[in-house]
Amino acid sequence: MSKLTLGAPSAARPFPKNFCWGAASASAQVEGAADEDGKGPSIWDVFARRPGAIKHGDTPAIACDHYHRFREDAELMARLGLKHYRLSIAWPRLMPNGAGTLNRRGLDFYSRLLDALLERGITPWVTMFHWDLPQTLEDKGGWPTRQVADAFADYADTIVKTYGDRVKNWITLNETSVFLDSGYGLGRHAPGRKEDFATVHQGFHHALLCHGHGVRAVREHGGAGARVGITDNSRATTPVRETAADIAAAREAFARENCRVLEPIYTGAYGEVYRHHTKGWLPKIAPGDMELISAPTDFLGLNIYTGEFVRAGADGRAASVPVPEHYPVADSPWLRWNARALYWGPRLAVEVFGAKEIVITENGAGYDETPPVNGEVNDLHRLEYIRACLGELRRGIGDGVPVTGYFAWSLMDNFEWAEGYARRFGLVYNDFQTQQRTPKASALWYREVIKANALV
Ligand code: IFM
Repeated sequence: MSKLTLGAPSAARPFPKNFCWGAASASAQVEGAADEDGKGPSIWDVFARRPGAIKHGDTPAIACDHYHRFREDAELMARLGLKHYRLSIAWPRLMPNGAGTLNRRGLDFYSRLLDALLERGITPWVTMFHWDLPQTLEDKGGWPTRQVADAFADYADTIVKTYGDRVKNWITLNETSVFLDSGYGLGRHAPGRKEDFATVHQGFHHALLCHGHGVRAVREHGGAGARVGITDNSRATTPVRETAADIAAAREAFARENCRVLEPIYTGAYGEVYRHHTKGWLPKIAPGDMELISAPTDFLGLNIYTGEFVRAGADGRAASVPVPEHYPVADSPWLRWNARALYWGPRLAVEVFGAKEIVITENGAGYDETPPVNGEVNDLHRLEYIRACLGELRRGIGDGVPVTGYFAWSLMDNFEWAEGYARRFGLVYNDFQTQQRTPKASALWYREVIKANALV
């Protein structure tokens, strides 16, 4: 019988040199200070006042109080060994009315935050829009109206001109389909509207125009070395058996499931797959729109937490595979464990849409964790899931998938939108009464991964 050496570490799997390791957050989820220093209301500030809109009546008013504690938080990031931090700018903090007058105190806040990061050797990645639309723009009709894109063009120019000396990595929008489907179709997210298909999808077109303006702004004002991409929550269709037939089915399903955002961006048209999805319906398109939307980007940001399993059906076409009852799921019911999504999502984005470089801009798991015991939060559930995801990401890189970075969602527990504060995604536990931050086991483990640049 061969002798086992218990406790011996398995061989470390190194990541490429200069791989970007980071954590992510978003303005409305961490900043708080919702009506301080001249900030205007966002649709989430207003939606949170609606009875029953958010679990336990939570609101983003204070969140992690990051607005006042950003220096300590930057210090915490440095202690955790983070090299990159993805944050977003709150549009209504800079432009309380969505357009026009600039709020100097809002501008100064992000300036101080960026400096605090750079002083600690942390590279900022800035998302221009992560769901906190100025309420004034919603009052004029919101995403279904084209004025949002006009206002965004000015906003994007302003932030790139202001921060372009310190920010070289820009992300235009976060998860277009979530803020439109959930906010304007299902009514579960701000602003809580339940519109018809055409209204929601006209909103998609305007969001894609914003993406185009974001790219244009970075090209015009970003300066040397500036890079830009969009972050998409692409559905990572995963072939159950990884046979040629199942892989072909996953490819077909990937094209279909992600046609609303990736097809127009990568092909410059609402093509065959899109029109099949919309049964021939097309948004109102003005001359020049498609050129703006499809201007080349530098990377594609993917937020991948899970993915749907597919296989080739009897006719060879993609068939979705229902997940059995006993399959592991996080406390967020949509988050079924599927680490292989981190292999297939990036690979199919390259194969189907021709993405040249992929950055995982979010990955993690949400649980309703209880407070630290003796100063520790033993979140092995999250640690093991992230470890499995990184293993699959590493497999893809080994197979030639051009993934250059990974951001854990999230730096710390925060305002999880309609789920409020109970649902925790952080590497760091946050006590929302005292604002005390406690790194969880996953954060301490992640620090070792970053240090070794390898799955240790
Ligand atoms: O918290 C969100 C984030 O804002 C967008 N992506 C998914 C996360 C977890 O639900």
